[in-house]
Amino acid sequence: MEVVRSSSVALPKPQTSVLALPPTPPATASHSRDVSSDSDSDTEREVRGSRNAPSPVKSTAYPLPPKSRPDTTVLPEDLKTPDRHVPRDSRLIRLTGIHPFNTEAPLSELYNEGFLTSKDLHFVRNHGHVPNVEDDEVLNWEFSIEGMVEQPIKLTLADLLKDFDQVTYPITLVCAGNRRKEQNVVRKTKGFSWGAAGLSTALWTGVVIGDLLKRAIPKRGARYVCFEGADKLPNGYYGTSVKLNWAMDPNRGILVAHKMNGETLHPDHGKPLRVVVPGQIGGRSVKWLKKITVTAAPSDNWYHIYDNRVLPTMVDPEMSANLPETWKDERYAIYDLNTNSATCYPEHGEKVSTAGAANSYAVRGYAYAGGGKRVTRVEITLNKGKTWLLANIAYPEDEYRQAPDDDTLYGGRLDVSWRESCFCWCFWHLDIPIDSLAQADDIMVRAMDESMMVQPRDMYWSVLGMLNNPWFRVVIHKEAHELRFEHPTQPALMPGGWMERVKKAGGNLSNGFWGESVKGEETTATEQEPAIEICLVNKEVKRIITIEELRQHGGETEPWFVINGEVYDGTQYLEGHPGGATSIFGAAGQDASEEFFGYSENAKAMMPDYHIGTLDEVSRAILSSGEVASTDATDNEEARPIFLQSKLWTKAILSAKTRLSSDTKIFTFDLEHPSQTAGLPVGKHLMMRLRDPVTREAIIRSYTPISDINGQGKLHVLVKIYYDTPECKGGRMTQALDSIPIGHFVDFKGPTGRFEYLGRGMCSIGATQRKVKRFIMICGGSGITPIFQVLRAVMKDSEDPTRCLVLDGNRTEEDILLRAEIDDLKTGNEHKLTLLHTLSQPEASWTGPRGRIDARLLEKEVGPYAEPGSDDLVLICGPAPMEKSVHAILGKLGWKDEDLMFF
Ligand SMILES: Nc1nc2c(c(=O)[nH]1)N[C@H]1C(S)=C(S)[C@@H](COP(=O)(O)O)O[C@H]1N2
Ligand SMILES: [Mo]
Repeated sequence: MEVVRSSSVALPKPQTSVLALPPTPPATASHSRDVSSDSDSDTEREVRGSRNAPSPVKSTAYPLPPKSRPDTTVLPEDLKTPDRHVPRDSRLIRLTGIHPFNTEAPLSELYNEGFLTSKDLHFVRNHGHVPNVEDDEVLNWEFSIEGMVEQPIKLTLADLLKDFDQVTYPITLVCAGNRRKEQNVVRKTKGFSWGAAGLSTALWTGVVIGDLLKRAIPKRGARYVCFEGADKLPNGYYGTSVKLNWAMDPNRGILVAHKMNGETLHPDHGKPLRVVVPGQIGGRSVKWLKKITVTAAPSDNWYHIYDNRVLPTMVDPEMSANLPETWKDERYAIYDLNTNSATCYPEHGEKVSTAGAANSYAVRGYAYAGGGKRVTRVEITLNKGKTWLLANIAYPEDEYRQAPDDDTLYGGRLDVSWRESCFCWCFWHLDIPIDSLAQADDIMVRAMDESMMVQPRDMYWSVLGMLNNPWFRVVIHKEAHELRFEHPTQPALMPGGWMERVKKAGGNLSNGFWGESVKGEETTATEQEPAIEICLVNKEVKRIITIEELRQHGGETEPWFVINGEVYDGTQYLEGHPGGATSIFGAAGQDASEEFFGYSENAKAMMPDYHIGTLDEVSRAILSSGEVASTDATDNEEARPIFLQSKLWTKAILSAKTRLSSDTKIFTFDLEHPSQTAGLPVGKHLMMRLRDPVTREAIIRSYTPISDINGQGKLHVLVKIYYDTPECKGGRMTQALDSIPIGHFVDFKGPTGRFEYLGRGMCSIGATQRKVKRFIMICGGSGITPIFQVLRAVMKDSEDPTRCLVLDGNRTEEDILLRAEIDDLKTGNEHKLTLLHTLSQPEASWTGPRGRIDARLLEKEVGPYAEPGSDDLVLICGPAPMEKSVHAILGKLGWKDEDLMFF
């Protein structure tokens, strides 16, 4: 490939800071002022007088931030979230529903603001809620420096201001997910869809972190610096680490910052204190900084391990869930940004007349490199890379290098004149004749950095979809007398972009040719889902329902659920479909749209009967964001003595998986605190909810833990995992559960179930109580788990006279679950407990009963129904076919349905 000089485009002259500013927006605000005055006013904003005047050797004519809007009102959609204290700009595009707040500005608005981004349009990446810090608490904000240091320090923000040298640096922050939507269109990653505006530049004021660490004196052997924020998330506080060496290096410019563009940090950007790491991905710049820990090893924070990594490309979402060692491999952790660029103008959807007065168009955009490296080249191709044109580059960051050595801004020394490194984005532009554009199919851009690394043509897809940086391609559509431009994607779920269009038309986006048909290649048109014509709503229903009302109906009485924003009352549904009760309870008070499309058409046809209203718009948004419906772990939440809640999902962290056999494991969950009890009465169940690792659909199932109901701090759930086999798809829930990494959360809700064992023979079934003299417990496989709870309660109470007959059916001896535990219960209780294991595929040495739990066995061991007053109750739990056949056999033996309890 050769660089050709287009006749009308001269090779740009060597860059100087002022020569190559983009000809049209961004209008870079800059100022001229007396260097000694250090006004914090954010109203200084003048447009540069003459861009082309040669810059003096020393000059304070560097860019200043655009005026930000006063923070006045909180947007209505935020009022119902934990961020109800955060005022925001409505122009920001929300990428993950209403909450948490992950947003980028429209790409052209970001570009139009110029070199510096106002706090209003600065991208935001919040993993959870924003800590609320009042203005009068800012100076008292405490943070610590601890770990492998001679002199651990606790200090306040006031101390930081008083005792340390302050600096102000221009720094571009970029989220590692910038441009991820493109990856998601190729193949869904585990991350949400950033467009190309997941980056912003600001003037950050604070203390060089090396100054702080020097005060604490790192010990020999210390190699990493860990940061932790104040935002408590489902998997702990947000935290990560960088190398101690980098932190100590003034070239790296890592700051502990308390001002952004001269103002106290906005709550979304870390008020009152954060780390800012120039040249590295935004994820390392911890906000709401509380703790700096010097260590010998990288951070073990969950977010350091499971976020901000580029795993090898062959690791797919399904595999990734079972590779703890791969995740921990520091080689895959991202620190420095990779070189990237994007086109901002022409905008997506922009039209340019081919018959107008203009004979050229200024194509323009941004570029950045990582690790302090400079972008040294930006190239444009109009023929898919056969030939390239050199674009002009403007580096407004260089203008700060001209400032006098002692220049201060916002109370901090600018201190950039000596610095070789580049911490900021730059702008590129190239005037291209309209005729050339009219003959081209697309415009592609690539940047190169000072180490001559150039952006690749092809995407490197990885499971988290990070550091996406292939050539940025804008397609040119020829319409009557005009050209229409099409970007690769639009952010979030917004439709549009050539990638989606090409994919829908059956193009293979990874064919090395942007999905366009290559000779000899077959295209596979993606099938459109057939439209389901069944009407789900009752048109007469006009009631508007709020999320509060919905949440009142999150329990087992009158459970309401939502499908596509419409509210249904599940009460009658429960009666009609006892088998579906769990899914209805699980969905109570929730959005069930995801589960719904698995329903039968019959079930769908019944929906208008249960339709009671429509959710209002704000409630819809909150619900679909999925955050508010579950408890949001906040630090001021009181420690609850009982874990399970009947109407809300509560998170517990998976802390261990213990293998019992080839397909059975005990999953141990840590409750919210060590003295918390689960809150599950004997005989009841709980619901577990998790997301399918691949499709992200919610999966809900009912389980009975095996842990003692009075046990504290932990929950043990025995699960038989139904693995996929070549012949047969396995269990979605059990495989998804198995693939959750240690440290991840699972949602729980409960208790559920009509049956409860109150002790000493007393049971309650729904609203009625009944006395039992003998339990006949019939189970198979993991159906033993609810039975086990009741059996243990009977056997552990020496005053409980109830007798139990247990018939446990399995395939082989190895399949018998909880065998030792049950044998233990038998000791000393021989008079109360009769235990029979029957095996359908026993070894020759097996001396117990053989075969399934069939008519022969049940006749022999259970026998015909004795008269009323014998006070027998049959508890049955096992796979559905087994439950059905036991039901039929016992029916023939005269047993009445009211004496049979199916779990
Ligand atoms: N405490 C805390 N710090 C955090 C995060 C977070 O969720 N919590 N997100 C990180 C990520 S992934 C990015 S990209 C940047 C974004 O910074 P900004 O929101 O100020 O733009 O903050 C980082 N620091
Ligand atoms: Mo990020």
